[in-house]
Amino acid sequence: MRMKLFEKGLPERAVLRKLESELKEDFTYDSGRILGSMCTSPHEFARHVYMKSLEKNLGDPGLFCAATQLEREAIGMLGSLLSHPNAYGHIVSGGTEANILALWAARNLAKNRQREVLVPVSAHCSFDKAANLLGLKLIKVKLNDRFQMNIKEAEKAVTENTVAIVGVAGTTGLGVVDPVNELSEIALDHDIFLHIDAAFGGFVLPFLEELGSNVPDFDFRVPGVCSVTVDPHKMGLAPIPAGGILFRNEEMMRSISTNVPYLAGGGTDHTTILGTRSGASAVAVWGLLMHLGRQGYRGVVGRCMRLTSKLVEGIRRINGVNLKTRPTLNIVGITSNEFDIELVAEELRRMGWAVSLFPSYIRVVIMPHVEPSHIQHFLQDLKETVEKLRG
Ligand code: 0PR
Repeated sequence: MRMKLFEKGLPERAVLRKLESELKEDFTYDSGRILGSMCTSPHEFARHVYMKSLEKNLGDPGLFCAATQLEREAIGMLGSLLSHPNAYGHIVSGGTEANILALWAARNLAKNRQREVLVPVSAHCSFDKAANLLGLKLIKVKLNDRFQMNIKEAEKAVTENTVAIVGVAGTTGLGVVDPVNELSEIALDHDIFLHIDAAFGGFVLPFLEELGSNVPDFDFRVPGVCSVTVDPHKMGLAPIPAGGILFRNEEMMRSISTNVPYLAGGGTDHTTILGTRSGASAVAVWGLLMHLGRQGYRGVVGRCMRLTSKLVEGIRRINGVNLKTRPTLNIVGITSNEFDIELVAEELRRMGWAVSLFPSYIRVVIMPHVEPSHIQHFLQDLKETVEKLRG
């Protein structure tokens, strides 16, 4: 419905009543029906901190020196999580902005070679947006049989125009981690910028490692890695918008700098896309990292992984569907040799499940809002769907 702006406003109570009824149609995380999202209900404490900082604008850091310092500290904490406490970077609007910033830096640093970027076929669509904006050509490299970027193919695809290689630590579809050590060797051999998109995996893999799992190297431990995306508004439980971009050194970040001399708080350099940007986001990330600590996040990740195992066991018991691959993270791909998986997804959606549909599989993401009872219920409906389709 098209709305016009009234001459005289409505009382707050009337607006709130209307709002409540208008928003009722949305899915909620609490319902347990959202099984295909990488976001979740923000942590209570982060909401509280966020509300305290609504007026902070990191676009004018001179006015908000303290909030800017907290952003720096949040980046330091994220850096320490990813083996580089001295990383430079920002809390940005999300993984898309973070990935654009990384390729922007890579392009500017490469000077003469300004064209090609190698990404795995499994890379998030934000790289398509980045390439479009930055005038870069994406070279999409095939995957191996474990759905990782195929290293031989990547090596073959390098040319004198390659400005960056992108590896993903926790792919959007299946949560797969690319072979970052091998990508690093290629990048170092050819002096190419290596960006790792750990938007999802960055808040999972370090804690899985602390819980005793064998986790592949993916972060600044790997010498060729120049920048990493890690998103607090995914598995970090922070309120939207909160992405993270970390650079190995200041020069990399400075390569995308724009001077803004006239600001009320004094001249500054922006190294983000946005000008006016949310200080509340950065402060909420700072507060939540301080509050949960490694122990808190280990608990969150441990619980999600236990539930993921439950889902995996359940899928294995249902005749007619199977796993696309054995999950590394709390992301499960469900496929079928018997049915068109699109029909299965359609039926599940009709039953009220918000699952994602990729070309050959259904994606379920076991986020912190998912409870054991939701998984049980989902498995029952999946079984019923398969039986119904079998006729
Ligand atoms: N990198 C990876 C690996 C991603 O999976 C995503 C988003 C991004 C970058 C971009 O992050 P932003 O969306 O923060 O810019 N992946 C999710 C997806 O495509 C985004 C999402 C989240 C979609 C919640 C739907 C949803 O309900 O699945």
